[in-house]
Parts: sequence; C-alpha cells; structure tokens
Amino acid sequence: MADIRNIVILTGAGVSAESGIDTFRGGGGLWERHRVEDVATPEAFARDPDLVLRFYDMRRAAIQEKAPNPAHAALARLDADWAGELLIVTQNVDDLHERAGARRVLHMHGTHLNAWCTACDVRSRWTGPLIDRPPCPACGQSALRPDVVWFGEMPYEMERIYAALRSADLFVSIGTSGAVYPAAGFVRDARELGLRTLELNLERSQGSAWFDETRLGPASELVPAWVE
Ligand code: BJW
Repeated sequence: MADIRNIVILTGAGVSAESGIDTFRGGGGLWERHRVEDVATPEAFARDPDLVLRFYDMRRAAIQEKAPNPAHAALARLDADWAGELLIVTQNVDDLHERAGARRVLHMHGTHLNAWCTACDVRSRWTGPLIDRPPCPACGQSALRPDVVWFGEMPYEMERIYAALRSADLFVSIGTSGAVYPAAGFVRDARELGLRTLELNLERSQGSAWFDETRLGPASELVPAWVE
C-alpha cells in the first residue's frame, strides 16, 4: 500500500456475520424469514407498522448482545494508524465498527440505535423497543420509526461518500453482495475515477467482475491479513 494515501472502505452484512448477525441474502439470510418488501419499505410500514416495528425491535435487541469480531478490530486499527484520508462507509445498521474503536465511520443505511420522529423530524438515540409507540423525546408525539434507510428512500450522506471517492486512491469492498444500489455501483464509480479496487468476500458477489482483485474467505481472516 506504499503508493496509497486515501482509502474508502465499503462494508456490508458479511463483516458482521461472524459476530452472529444474520446477513440479508443467501443461506440463512434474513429475508428468508421475512420478505424484504414486508419489512423494509415505507409502504410496508404504512400497511403494517406493528410487523415492521416488531421486526426491528427484535433485531435491535439482538445486535446489542453481539460483539465486534477480528474484521471490525482490524479496520479500527487501520483507522487509528492511517495518516491519510480514510472513510468506512457501512451499509450495516449495527454499531460494531464503532464498538471496535473505529471513528471514521459513515452509516449510509442508518443505525438501529436511533429513532426518527416522523412528526418533528428529530433523530434521538434510542436503544429500547418502539412497538409500544413511545413518545418522541423532542416533541412528545408517538411517531417514532427506526432510523434506517428502506427501499425507495435516499441513503444518507451520498455527497460525502462521492467526495471521498473522488479524492481516494483505493476502494475496498468487504462482505457485501452487490445487490443493493447505490452502494453496489460504487465499484464502477471508483473505476471510472481511476481508483484501485479490491474486494474481500466469502464468495464471489454480483459485483466481483468489476474489481481489480477479489480475495475469497471469511472477513475475520481476510481483513486482518489485508490490514497488517
Ligand atoms: C461474508 C461472510 C463472512 C457472508 N466474511 N463475507 C434497479 C436497478 C438499480 C437500482 C434499483 C432498481 N430497482 C430499485 C432500485 C433501488 C434500490 C435497489 O437497489 N434495489 C435492488 C433490490 C435492485 N435501492 C434503493 O431503493 C436505495 N435507495 C435509492 O436507490 O435511492 C435513490 C438514489 C438514487 C441515486 C443515488 C442515490 C440514491 C435504498 C436501499 C436501502 C437498503 N436498505 C436495506 C435495509 C436497511 C435496514 C435494515 O437493516 O433492515 O439495507 S436492504 C439490505 O441490503 C440492507 C443492507 O445494507 C443492504 C445490502 O446488503 P448486504 O450488506 O450486501 O448484505 P447481503 O446479505 O446481501 O450480502 C452479504 C455478503 O456477505 C454476501 O456477499 C456474502 O457472501 C458475504 N459474507 N459471510 C465475508 N464471514
């Protein structure tokens, strides 16, 4: 990495899989037990808010019992040691990057640890259940939803992500299937911008053909090996 100064790292569910958090697709993936369109769209929330809130309450509680794995730890070491620009863009709504010690983390699909009030638009730290319709700490109305990005909604901080890509030399994708846009398109954006591209994944993804290099294996092994 001698010629690399600035890095953008995209992470997906695969980086947290070995912490015991289910991925979304493939064997044992979340959507096999809950159809994505039943839980992860604004239309689903309007149609059956109890189902959606129960689903997210269950996942929020489960995530809080999990711990970072060696992949999160290695990225946190890289973040601490890297003198150039570095941005970990995670699609994950868990906080395992932060709990491992990483600081330069952007949650493009939101976070389980916030609730978003649809009445007053304020986001508050929220680690408990939402199914009982608790009042918003800011306005007192009972209109809280999980602060996550559903299909059809705009992912967060896209301008900041594209700005980081424009000034980076290396794009690394870790544990994501390349099935969901706009994140799935970052590798093509990176190539057009002239970045080097590296994929670390358990198996080939929908985007593998676009990377300069793909290394296959579990994130808990591949990420520390790449960072050291
Ligand atoms: C391991 C491992 C181990 C396992 N070690 N690896 C047609 C074409 C293009 C786009 C669209 C289209 N039709 C609709 C769209 C847009 C739509 C979309 O992409 N749909 C697709 C289904 C086609 N996207 C949107 O609506 C997005 N918004 C949007 O586009 O706004 C407009 C816009 C336009 C232009 C610019 C910007 C915006 C919003 C998408 C929101 C996604 N939300 C979710 C739910 C979040 C809340 C929650 O957690 O419930 O985000 S869906 C779900 O998928 C979640 C994830 O972040 C996301 C990605 O999943 P991820 O992380 O890749 O997980 P998996 O399970 O798919 O893959 C795991 C990988 O890990 C696998 O590859 C394994 O091999 C690997 N692995 N174990 C290493 N141990």
